[in-house]
Amino acid sequence: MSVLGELDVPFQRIETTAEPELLLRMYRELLRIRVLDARMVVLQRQGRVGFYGACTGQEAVPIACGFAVQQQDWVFPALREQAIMLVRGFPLRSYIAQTFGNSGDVLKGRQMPSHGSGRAVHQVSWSSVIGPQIPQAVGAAWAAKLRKSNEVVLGFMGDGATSEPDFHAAMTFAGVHQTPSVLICQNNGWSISIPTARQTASATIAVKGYAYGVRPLRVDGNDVLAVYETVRAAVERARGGEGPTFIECVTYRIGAHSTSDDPTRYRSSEEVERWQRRDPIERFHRWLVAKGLASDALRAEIEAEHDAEAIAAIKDVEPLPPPPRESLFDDVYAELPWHLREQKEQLLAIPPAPSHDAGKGGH
Ligand SMILES: Cc1ncc(C[n+]2csc(CCOP(=O)(O)OP(=O)(O)O)c2C)c(N)n1
Repeated sequence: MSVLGELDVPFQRIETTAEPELLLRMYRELLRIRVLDARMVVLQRQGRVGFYGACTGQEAVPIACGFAVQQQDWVFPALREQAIMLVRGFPLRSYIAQTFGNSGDVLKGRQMPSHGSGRAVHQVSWSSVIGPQIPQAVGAAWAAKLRKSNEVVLGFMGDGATSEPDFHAAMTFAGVHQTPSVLICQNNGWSISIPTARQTASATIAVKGYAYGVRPLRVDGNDVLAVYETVRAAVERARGGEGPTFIECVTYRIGAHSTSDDPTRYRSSEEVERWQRRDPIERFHRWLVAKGLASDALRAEIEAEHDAEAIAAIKDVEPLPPPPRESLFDDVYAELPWHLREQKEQLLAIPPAPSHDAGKGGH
């Protein structure tokens, strides 16, 4: 048998133990993020927000993960995990305000649009740079271990990020220190225009875990229940002191990389259609219908509810003014140094620019 044959990581075969109530909560959240992403992309196309990154086609991973963690656990996201915040109770209005970057934004408009985070839901800020969150997640997990806390840290990445030095550093560290980490790769087939086959010569992404002594698992990332059960078990294993897990979720990005991307330039519509037939929401919907837990009518009702909520939230949030200018000086120093105190006074002596009175977050 070849080395790869011995080390291959087959898909997890999972039976779920989730109760109907939880299944329906997952279903609602899946439908919510799809409806919301579609609305937010429209806002960007209309020039009302600067940028948005949807997770269309990949919803099963963030939604399952949101349900697989406990309140004390931390999430270090990559590009497509903002929906976890909503599952963990982050208010929809704050989520939308982050994309406008206005005064409704808990981040005070300082992050790129669609780069949300929230202390209340234990989701840290993410960087557009690919990879740094992976060692940060492992470092946070190591800190939790040293403090003997019962927190587990989830660290996310795309397939492209596994070609970054930060991935190597993080996996080495997780393996050596047996950190309470669950590292999750959303292998969606593409890193913008670079297909996974040109990203790595490894037969799978998961198999890389063996080299670092991090238990590898591979799961159908378009099966919300498989992801939920796999991640939940890995989280509880990490919490029990049994070490880190590296999970490859095989999925596909149905939409564009972001609103700055045109995927028709580099991939075929046949490929997209092939994956549309494996759409995670359609699959879960059919499964729930077969179990008698959902119907087309219920789905339409939930979608309409979510859409109405999204429209109402956008209507409330869009007119909010920008964050106050002086907030620029907040949150960095416990006590403002003299030179920043001077700068703040100088800034406040200047009348606000007209756009500050316009009552609109500008991008
Ligand atoms: C270090 C670095 N290199 C390149 C980029 C440009 N870039 C932004 S997203 C991206 C692709 C990331 O692909 P992947 O990690 O697979 O995540 P996905 O977008 O597919 O979810 C690239 C190359 C960047 N932001 N940072």
